[in-house]
Amino acid sequence: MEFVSIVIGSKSDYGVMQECAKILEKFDVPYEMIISSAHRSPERTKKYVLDAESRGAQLFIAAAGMAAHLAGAIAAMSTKPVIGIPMAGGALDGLDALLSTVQMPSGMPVATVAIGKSGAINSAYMAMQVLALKDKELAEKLKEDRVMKAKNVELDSAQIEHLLPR
Ligand code: RP5
Repeated sequence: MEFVSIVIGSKSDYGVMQECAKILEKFDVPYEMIISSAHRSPERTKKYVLDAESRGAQLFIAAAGMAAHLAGAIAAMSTKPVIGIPMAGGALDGLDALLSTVQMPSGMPVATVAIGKSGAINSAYMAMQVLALKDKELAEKLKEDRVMKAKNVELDSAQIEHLLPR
C-alpha cells in the first residue's frame, strides 16, 4: 500500500504533529507516524526508513527541534522526497531547527516548511500535492479545498467588513 511516513524526533513533537496527521486523515490519505531520533536512536531510524520504503512509503515527513538532523538523516537514506518541519522550543525557539533542517548540502534536498504548527499543516498539504500528481481524485479534493478556503475568507470578512460607499 502507498502511504505517507511521518517520523518525529521526540514525544514532545507529537502535539504539533497531530496537526499534520489530522489533515491527512481529513483527505483519507494513509499515513503512519513513529517516534525515532537521528541522534538518540540512529539505528532505529535507519531500519524504519528502509523498511517503510520497502512497504510503500511515497515520501517522508520529518519533524525535529533544536539541532534538527532527522530530516537530513532520512534524506541521506532514501531518494523519496523528504519534507522537514523545524520544531519550536529550546533557547532559540525553532530558529536553530530551521537552519539545521533547511541548510542541506547540494544534491541532498529536504523541502523545509515553516516552524511549528503552520509547517506541520503545510507538510501534509505538500505531501498530498506530490501524491496528487498521479492521483486524480486527490487532486480534485485539493482543488475543492482551495475553493472552500477562498469562500471562508469572504465569510470571515463579511462578519467584520467595513467599506466606505463608492
Ligand atoms: C529533538 O529535540 C526533538 O525533535 C525535539 O523537538 C527536541 C527536544 O526533544 P526532547 O528533549 O523534548 O525529547 O531531537
